[in-house]
Amino acid sequence: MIPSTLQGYAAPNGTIHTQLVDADTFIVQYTNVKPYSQLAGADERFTGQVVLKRDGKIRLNYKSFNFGQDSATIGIQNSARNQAIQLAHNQPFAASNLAVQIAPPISWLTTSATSANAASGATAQFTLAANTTGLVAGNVRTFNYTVTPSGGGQPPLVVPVRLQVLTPLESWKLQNFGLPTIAGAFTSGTFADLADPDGDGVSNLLEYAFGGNPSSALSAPLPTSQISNLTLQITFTRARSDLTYVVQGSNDLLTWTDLSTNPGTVSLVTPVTYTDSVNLPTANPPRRFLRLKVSTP
Ligand SMILES: [Ca+2]
Repeated sequence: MIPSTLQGYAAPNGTIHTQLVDADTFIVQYTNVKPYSQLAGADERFTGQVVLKRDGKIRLNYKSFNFGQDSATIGIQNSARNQAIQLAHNQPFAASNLAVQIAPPISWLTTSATSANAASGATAQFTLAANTTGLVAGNVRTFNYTVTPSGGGQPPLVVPVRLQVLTPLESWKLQNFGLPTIAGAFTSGTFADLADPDGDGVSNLLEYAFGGNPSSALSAPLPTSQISNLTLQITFTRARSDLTYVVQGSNDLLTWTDLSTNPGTVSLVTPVTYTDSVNLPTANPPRRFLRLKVSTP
């Protein structure tokens, strides 16, 4: 989408860097590059960024020029070059420290109406609907929904709207604990993976992993172990498909070896039993331990 070199002319005249900042943000930075019109001419230099957001926003950050900025076409176009948005053509538009954002229409938020009439003292209702189509866990969208009364006398009402696409674990925390006090803070306080708000010794992550209730100390569904046919067994509820469960074995509680990753099938009802391969009477050294490691993606 963006050339990794400036039509072959960037080096050694300047550098171009790219960075995937997060799931929503990709940046192309042009550092100290020469404008196309002056590749062989005066030593004109430009530094700036193009910031591409997953929601379709494009931001142009102009950091610095050492030359006049009134001889260029600025805008965006599609790859077929038959659709374009022009911001400026051969006029003073770009400038050092200018940022320009090009934003598509909001697609994740719709309103039931764009205007409504209400008699004095009556109410009109607007319904907002958020849609996560095309979004992935971790995506956050914000928008200031503004209702402007006509006829004067009342200031606009601005309603901040925030959409956060949750992971399955975050959805489970929401169901059990409600919304965090700080928007999106699903990893701190009561919501932390290692927190134990019901005080039963089982952390939130393990309550989730084994299908427990993190708000009830009566529900503490930890793995159990037993001996069957002279071998150790460990039994647990593999409740989630988005976690990794690894059975590990050891002879000395110091060195642990992975024995099985995600054994059995995911079920909230039917537990998984893993059977060790070490025969206890003939084990050397004659000790054997099993444990289960649970981790998030
Ligand atoms: Ca707990």
